[in-house]
Amino acid sequence: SNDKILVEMDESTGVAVMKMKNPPVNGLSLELLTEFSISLEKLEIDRGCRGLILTSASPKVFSAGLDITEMCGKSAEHYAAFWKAVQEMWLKLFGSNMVTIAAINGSSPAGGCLMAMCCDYRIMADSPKYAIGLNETQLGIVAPFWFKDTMTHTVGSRVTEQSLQLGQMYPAPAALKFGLVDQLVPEDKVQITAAAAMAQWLSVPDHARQITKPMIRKPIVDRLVKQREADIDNFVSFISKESIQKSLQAYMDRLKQKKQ
Ligand code: CO8
Repeated sequence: SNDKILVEMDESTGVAVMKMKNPPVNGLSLELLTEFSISLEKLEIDRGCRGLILTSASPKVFSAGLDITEMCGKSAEHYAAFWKAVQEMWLKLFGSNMVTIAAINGSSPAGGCLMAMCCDYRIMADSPKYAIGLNETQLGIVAPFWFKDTMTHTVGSRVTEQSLQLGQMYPAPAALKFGLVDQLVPEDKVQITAAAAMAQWLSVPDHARQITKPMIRKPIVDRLVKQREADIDNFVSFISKESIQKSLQAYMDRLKQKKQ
C-alpha cells in the first residue's frame, strides 16, 4: 500500500508538502517509515524540488513517535528491520539537501520530536495543550546517541542533558523559550507561516546553502553511518530484554487506561 505519506508538489515554487497520515496518532510504524524514506528520496533527486514542509494530516497530533507496538512482542528480526527503518528516516531527513521545515500542528513526543528536530526550522501551533520533547526515559527506554546528538544540535548540551534525563515534554510556549521550536503561531496559521518561512529560506542561492548545511550536519550523520550495525544490535538486545518489554507494556496499558 502507499497511503501513509501524502506528498503535494508545487512545481511553481519548488516546494513539496509532505503529510503523515497514520491515524489516530501518526505512530511511526515500519510501513510509514519505509514509505517516508522512499518519498523523501524521490523528492531529493527531483531537481525541481528545493524545499520540504513536513506536517501531519491529523489535527492535534504531529506524530506520537515510534509505534510502540512495533517494539513489543516481536522477533529479533523484526526489531532489526524496524530499527533500520528508523535510522534510514533520520539519515535521510537530517541529511537532506533540501530546505526542510516542520509545521508542527499538534503533539510531538519522542520520534515525532526527533523528526521535527531534523528539520531546518520549526513552526508549532501555539497551544499549551500540545507538547514536544524526547520522553524516552519516561517509558523506561533510552534515546540513542543520535537522538541525543540531534537534540544537542538543536538546543545545546545543558538543555539536552536535563531534558533527556527527565524525559521532559515541553508545552509549546516552553519549547519556544529555549529554541526547541523557532516560532509559535495560531493553529490555523501553521501551514501558511511555514510557506512564508520557506520562501525566505529559498531566497538564498541553493548552492551556497547546500554547502553550508553539511558543514554542521555531516559529522553528526557520519557518526551513525559508521556504527549502523552496532546500533541495530544494541537496539535489538536492549528492546528484547524482559524488563524492557514489561515497562513498554505497562506504558501502553497506561496510555489506554487514561481514556476511561
Ligand atoms: N505507539 C503506538 N500506539 C500509540 C502511540 C505510540 N507511540 N501513542 C498513542 N498510541 C495509541 C494509544 O494507545 C491509543 O490507542 P487505543 O485507541 O487503542 O486506546 C491511540 O493511539 C490514541 O491515543 P490517545 O488516546 O493517547 O490520543 P490523544 O490524542 O489523547 O494523545 C498523544 C495523543 C499525545 C500523542 C498521546 O497518545 C501520547 O502521548 N502517546 C505516547 C507517545 C509516546 O510516548 N511515544 C514514545 C514512543 S518511543 C519513541 O518514539 C522513540 C523510542 C526510541 C527507542 C529507544 C531505544 C530503546
